Amino acid sequence: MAPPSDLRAWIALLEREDELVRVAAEVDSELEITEITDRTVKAGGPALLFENVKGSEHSLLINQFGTERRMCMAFDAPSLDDVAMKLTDVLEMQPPSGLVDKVRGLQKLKSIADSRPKSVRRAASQEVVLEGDDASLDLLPIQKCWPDDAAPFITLPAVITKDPRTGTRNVGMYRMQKLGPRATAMHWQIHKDGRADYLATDGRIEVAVALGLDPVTAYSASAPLPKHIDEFMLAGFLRGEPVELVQAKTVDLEVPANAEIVLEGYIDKDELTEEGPFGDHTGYYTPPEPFPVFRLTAITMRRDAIYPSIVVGKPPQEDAWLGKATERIFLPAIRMTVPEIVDYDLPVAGAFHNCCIVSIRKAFPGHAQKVMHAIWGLGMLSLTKSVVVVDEWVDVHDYEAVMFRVGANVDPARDVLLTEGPLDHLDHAPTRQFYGGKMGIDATHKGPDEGTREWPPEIQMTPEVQALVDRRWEEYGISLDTPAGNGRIRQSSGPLRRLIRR
Ligand SMILES: Cc1cc2nc3c(=O)[nH]c(=O)nc-3n(C[C@H](O)[C@H](O)[C@H](O)COP(=O)(O)O)c2cc1C
Ligand SMILES: [Mn+2]
Repeated sequence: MAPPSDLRAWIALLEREDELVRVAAEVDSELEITEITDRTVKAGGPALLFENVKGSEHSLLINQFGTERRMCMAFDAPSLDDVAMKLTDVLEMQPPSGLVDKVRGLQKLKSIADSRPKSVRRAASQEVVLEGDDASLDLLPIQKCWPDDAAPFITLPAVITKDPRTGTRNVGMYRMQKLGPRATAMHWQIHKDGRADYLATDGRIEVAVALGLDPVTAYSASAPLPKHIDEFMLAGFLRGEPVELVQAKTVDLEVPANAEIVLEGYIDKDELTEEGPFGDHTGYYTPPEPFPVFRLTAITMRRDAIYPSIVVGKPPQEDAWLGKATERIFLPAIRMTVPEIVDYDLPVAGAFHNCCIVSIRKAFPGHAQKVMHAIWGLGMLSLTKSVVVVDEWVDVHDYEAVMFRVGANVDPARDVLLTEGPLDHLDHAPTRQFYGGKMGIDATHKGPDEGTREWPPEIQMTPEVQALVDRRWEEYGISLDTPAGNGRIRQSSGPLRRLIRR
């Protein structure tokens, strides 16, 4: 087994695994699909293939990434941590010490070499070539997602550019607001690589947009790699199979051969438009702002091409699992630079950049503060607004456990670090856009070497008594099959839960 080779293999797999529903009823790409998808995503429901979208010949696929199970199926891995392990293996390569080690090392090197994209001459993504007036975005079932959105938006694109100075490719997922049949806005935010390529160009930059990829390559477009690394390399590595690329028809770029649809075109440096409003993954509308205009020169596609889409909005949405994949896959790389990090968690409700919970092997006074600063200095994690640091034995994914440490171990006057720095483009809370306050909360144990009193020992039962009670449990005749443990409110929507939510 390997990850699906293209979108159709992926749809077939989802169908075999009972993870996809085909919707034959006619639906509207304006708002209706959003409401159906929102309910389905929040219920942990299946991927949806809308086969009859009003006004379009093309089917629309959505919620392909909406659950942990499907995300793991996409990578053909038992868990996202297993996907991360593949990278750990390569990143932590040591000089080989014996023959077996050497052979293993060579295999790993081969897996890196094999991840380079491969050029091909013929491609399914170019079965149909539309140029001039035939190339029209009106053909596609582009969604208007939320009531106050300015227009329909292409929401799941892989946007391909080249750095004009180095020729290095970049692939990023940047939404595109439809402006007409042959124009869109290009929403690459200020911290993003596609935008840097555009800024480095004199006059005009060629752009290709791949829609409907195999799930690993689609994911890779959203991965925050350093600028000089081609996201198609990461896709090839994670697939165990190079991404096949074909020369585009009207621009000097290579595009995925397996895509359902490719948009080719260019962006002129001085042509800007008002982009937005758009109901964003912050859960709020982002206000209109100037962004560059993408001009379409060609659409190439498969026959009966399937259009992929995603809805973002108040979390949790489908993108939660794309974010969780990044959280897991990038842990080994983060530990290369900050090895004292044991684990981290970016809560979905925090839209990923609002909060980072990190556990560390604390070794010296001020260690928690060192890690906060490391996070604020690390790639896209630098945009993190608040960092919570706990000790290595705390499970960062257990928010109650984290809350317990924050409550029990923090003296707010001493352990809260307030500073300033760059913030996410879309964050509406800071007074100024792009820049504002950051908070670090040190919830680790401290001690006299950090100027506090002696830290009290944590309560722990002895292993002997635990084993004894394990052994004798039946004898006591106590049933613990209760719906909620002591002090815990069930995650489901009981009356108390509803009251608290209000
Ligand atoms: C569904 C989805 C939509 C996204 N939309 C945008 C967007 O409109 N603009 C943007 O700059 N980043 C957006 N992102 C985040 C980028 O894809 C992500 O930061 C990626 O790393 C960008 O690639 P780059 O690092 O090569 O710039 C989106 C991510 C997802 C999962
Ligand atoms: Mn990039």
